[in-house]
Amino acid sequence: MQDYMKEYNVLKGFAIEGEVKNIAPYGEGHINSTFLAETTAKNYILQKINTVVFKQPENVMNNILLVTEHIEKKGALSLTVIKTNDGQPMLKTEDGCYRVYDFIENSLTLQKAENAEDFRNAGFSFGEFQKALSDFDASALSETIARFHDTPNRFENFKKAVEENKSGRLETCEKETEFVLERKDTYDKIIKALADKSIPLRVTHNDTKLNNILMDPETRKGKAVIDLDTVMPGSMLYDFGDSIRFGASTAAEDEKDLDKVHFDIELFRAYAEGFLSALGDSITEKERELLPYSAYLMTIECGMRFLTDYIDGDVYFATKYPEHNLVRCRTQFKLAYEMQQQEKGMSKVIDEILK
Ligand code: ADP
Ligand code: GN1
Ligand code: MG
Repeated sequence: MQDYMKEYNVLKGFAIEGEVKNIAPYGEGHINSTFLAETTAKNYILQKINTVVFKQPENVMNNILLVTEHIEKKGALSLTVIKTNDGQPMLKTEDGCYRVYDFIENSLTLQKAENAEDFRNAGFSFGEFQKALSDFDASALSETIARFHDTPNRFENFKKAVEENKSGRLETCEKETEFVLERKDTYDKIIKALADKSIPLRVTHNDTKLNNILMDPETRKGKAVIDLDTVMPGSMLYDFGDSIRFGASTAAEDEKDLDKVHFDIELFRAYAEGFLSALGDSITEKERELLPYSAYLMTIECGMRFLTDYIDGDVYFATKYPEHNLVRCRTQFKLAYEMQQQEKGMSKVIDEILK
């Protein structure tokens, strides 16, 4: 505990039950600093919000209060925000901005689906989450990160990073840089479709990694969708594509041996079955047509973001060693390449599911 005196003192500012017994870092998120805090009464999650990423954390917390209330009204389990002693959803200290959630007990966070059924269940939960938000008033939400999945804008930021080469690392990632530049004409289909209204703007999660869902260890079904920091107006294709990016890979996001990294179309099928069955007939024809492309786009976008951060000197994503972002971008590019090759195969799978 002596190691976490700062966090211990922060917890005193929140209306928690019991005496704090233990605090330890928790989970595999890349953005916030997450701790499990055990008290004599129960467990909590304490998070220091990353304010480099979320420049207006008050807006993030306001969105989360609105979204969790909406989800709970629909009868689903959601995050419970524990207020500070003076009733605020967040505590600002000299050191940063903190929040506390009830720890959702008896749940698993998977870094990888053990089998197709797990991934089908994850698809179902993210689909249900999306459906639960279909009647949510989008105008009540703040945009917590501007242009989050605006891939052409991500590409512009990438080119700027290349030009500036702040870290001096450019010569160590020429092949990867080339991979992004070569595909420059493939980045605008979703943003254009939203702009010309050929696909609807919905309220979406925008960060649908498998580890942003808590699963029931017995039934293996999704118990709660978490990490609600990026719930904003967007396209359902972002949520579908981002899940496929992370979960339909045969290896971890930071696997160094690229021979182990492949896009698994049977995992794609399983996720699509779960996701689409939860959504029912609310998906439009054009969205359906773009599902395979969305997997490719979210994957190359994420790779581009890892590479941008590597070139910028690791200022955005948490990293465990100096080449971590480079290693991550390589897995994403390998997957994006294979997804491009298999776009027709993915369309066939979608047709089979929705026939
Ligand atoms: P990040 O934005 O950094 O990804 P998350 O909010 O996703 O942070 O939290 C990181 C991890 O902490 C999650 O993947 C999950 O394992 C765990 N976690 C977060 N909130 C809870 C909660 N309320 N109950 C149980 N586990 C949680
Ligand atoms: C981050 O917060 P976390 O670890 O669930 C990132 C996502 C990326 C993902 C890559 C707010 O997700 O956009 O796809 O890492 N979140 C933010 O693993 O940037
Ligand atoms: Mg997360």
